[in-house]
Amino acid sequence: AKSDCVVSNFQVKENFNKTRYAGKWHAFAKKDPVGIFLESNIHAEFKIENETMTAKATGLVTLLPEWIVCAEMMGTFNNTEDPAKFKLKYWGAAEHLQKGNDDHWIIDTDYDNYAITYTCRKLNDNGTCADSYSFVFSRDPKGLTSESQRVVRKWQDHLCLAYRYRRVAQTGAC
Ligand code: ODT
Repeated sequence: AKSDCVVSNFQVKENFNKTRYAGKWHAFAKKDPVGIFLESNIHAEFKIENETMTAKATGLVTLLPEWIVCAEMMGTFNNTEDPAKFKLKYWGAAEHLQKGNDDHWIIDTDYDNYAITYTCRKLNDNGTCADSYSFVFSRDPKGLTSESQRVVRKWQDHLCLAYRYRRVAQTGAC
């Protein structure tokens, strides 16, 4: 489905069910924003606490060239009128980590194998995105089946981010 790269035309998961989305996800691939934060070994555990989705994410972060840590991040996914579109408020377990408030859209998921998320932090005047990030998540830490990868590739294209993703290393470091 063509979107003309206008963010407001991007499709998101219909009737997104956050209860089925809960549990653990491993980052398989990522399109980085300006000023990358989470680098590798990224995984997140989602919970539902009275109708609100929360998550704890871990990932390797370089704070200084000689200061690399496994960052523990907390997030609250505030609901909006679209069940697949959230306002993610996030902060670090430690003081020196990033904090912020990003849009967080679930573009597609089958709940059991793959998910693809999208965030645009800065819009251009024509409605396309100037600074985005996107995660491809897998339930299986070993990765995605070629069938799931095929579905995900279609959505990467829809988001105008084809070939902009890198594989996220999962070495067990975090
Ligand atoms: O890595 C980057 O450069 C962009 C991501 C920065 C925001 C990280 C916020 C993690 C908040 C904790 C919540 C967990 C949710 C995980 C879902 C996707 C990661 C945003």
